Amino acid sequence: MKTNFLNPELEKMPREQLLALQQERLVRMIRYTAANNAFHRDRYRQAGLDPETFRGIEDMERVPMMSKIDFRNQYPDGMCCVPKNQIVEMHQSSGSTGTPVVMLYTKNDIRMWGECMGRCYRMAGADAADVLQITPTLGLFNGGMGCFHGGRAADMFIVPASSGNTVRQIKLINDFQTKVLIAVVSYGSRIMEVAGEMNVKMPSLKIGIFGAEAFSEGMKEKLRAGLGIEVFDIYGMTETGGIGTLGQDCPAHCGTHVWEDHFYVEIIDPETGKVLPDGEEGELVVTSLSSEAIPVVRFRTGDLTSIISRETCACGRTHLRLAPIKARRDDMIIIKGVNCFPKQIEQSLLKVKGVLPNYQIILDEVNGIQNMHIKVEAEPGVTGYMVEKQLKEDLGFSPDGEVLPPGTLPRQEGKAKRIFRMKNGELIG
Ligand code: DLL
Repeated sequence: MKTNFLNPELEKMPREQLLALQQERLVRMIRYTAANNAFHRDRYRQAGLDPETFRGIEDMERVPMMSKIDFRNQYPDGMCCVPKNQIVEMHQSSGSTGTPVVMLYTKNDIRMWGECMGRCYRMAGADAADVLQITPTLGLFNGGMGCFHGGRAADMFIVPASSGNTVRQIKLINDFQTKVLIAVVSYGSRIMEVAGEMNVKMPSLKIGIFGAEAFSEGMKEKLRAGLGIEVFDIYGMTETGGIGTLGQDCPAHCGTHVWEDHFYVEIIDPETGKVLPDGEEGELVVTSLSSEAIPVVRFRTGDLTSIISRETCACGRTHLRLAPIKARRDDMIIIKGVNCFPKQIEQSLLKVKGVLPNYQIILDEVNGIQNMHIKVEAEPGVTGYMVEKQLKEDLGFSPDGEVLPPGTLPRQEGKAKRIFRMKNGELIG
C-alpha cells in the first residue's frame, strides 16, 4: 500500500495524545466562541452552559447543537469570531432555499484547510511535484480553492482547470501528464464519458479524488475501471471550512479518516439528539477544534454515517474512520411506505449491465400519492423492465424505469441534479 504523510507526527499521533489534544482544544473552543461571538454566547446561556466550567468531551452533551439554519440566520458574518481585518477569504454555497451559507477564513484557517487537503493528497499516494488537476470551480464554491490551497501545502504542480470544457480537461491531462485528478463525482464520470467518445486514453492518471455528492460503490467501481485509476472518496462541507476538512479514505479503503486534531465528531440519533455508540448509523455532528473565523460547535451536518473504527488503520493513521456518507437526512424518499435514499437507487441501477451513471429520479405526488419515475441512460439492449426488476429486488418496490440512449440527459458541471420533485405533474423542486 503506498501512502504518504504530510504531517506524520499528527497523522500517526497515539490516540491518548490525540484525545488529550482534543480535550484541550474543546475547552479552549467553547471559551473562545463565548468570548468572541454573541450568537454562541447567547445559545450557551440559554442552554445553561457556563463556558468556564466546561471540562471537554465528558460535557459535550450539555453543549447545544447548531445547524445550517443558524448559518442562514446569521448571514453574512453574524457567526464571525474575529475582527473583519483578519478575514482573508470567503466562500459560500447556494443551497436550495435562497440565503447562502457563508464561510470566512483567517490566514490560519486557510493554512489549516491547506494542511487538511494536503494530507488527503499525500494519503492517496501523491508526492510533491506530482501534477494535480483541479476541476471543481475555482470560485465561490469551496471545492476549487480548497484543492488549490492543498496543492500548495503539498508542493504539487497545480493545473487550475476549474470546471467545464471537458475536451480541454482531457487535453490538459495528457499535455501536462496529470497524475491526480480531483472532481465532483458526476464530473469525474463526465470526463470518463467524453474521453471514451473521443477514444482518448489518459495513461498518466493514477489517482482520482472525488466527492461532494452521494457516491455509491457502483459509481466508484465504474470510475476505477473506466479511468484505470485508484479512486478516493473525499469529504467536507462549506460549514466546516470546505473540501477535505473532514478527511478522505486511505489506500486501505476502509472509511474516511477524519482529521481529529482539527475536528471533534459525534454521531447522534437524528430524532432524539442522543449520542450513539460507535457502529450505529446516525447524523454526523461536528465541532471545530482550531478554526478561528467561523468555528462550528456541535454542528448538525444533516449527513448520515457511522463511526467504523477508532483502531489504528493499516495505513498507520490513528484518526478515526467514518463510513462513506449514506445520504443527507432530508434526501430520504418514502414510496409506498418504503424508505430509501438516492445512493441506494444509484447502486441498484449500476448493477444492471449496460446502465450508465446518468440518471434522474422524478418524484411526482399525484392526489397525495407519491410516485417514482426513473430516467436512466443505457447502452442498447437494456430495457425498462430490466431496470424495474433490479430496483424491485433491491428496494422492495418498483418505480417505473425509462431507459434512454447515451447522451440524452443534460450534463452539469457542478453537482448533478438527480432528484426532481413534482406535484400533480408540476415541477416544485
Ligand atoms: O461539496 C465540499 C466538497 C467539494 C467535498 C468537492 C468533496 C469534493 P458543500 O457544497 O458545502 O461542500 O456540500 C457539502 O455535500 O454535507 C454532503 O452532504 C455532501 N458531500 C460532500 N462530500 C461528500 C462525499 C462540498 N464524499 C455536502 N460523499 C455535505 C457524499 C458528500 N456526500
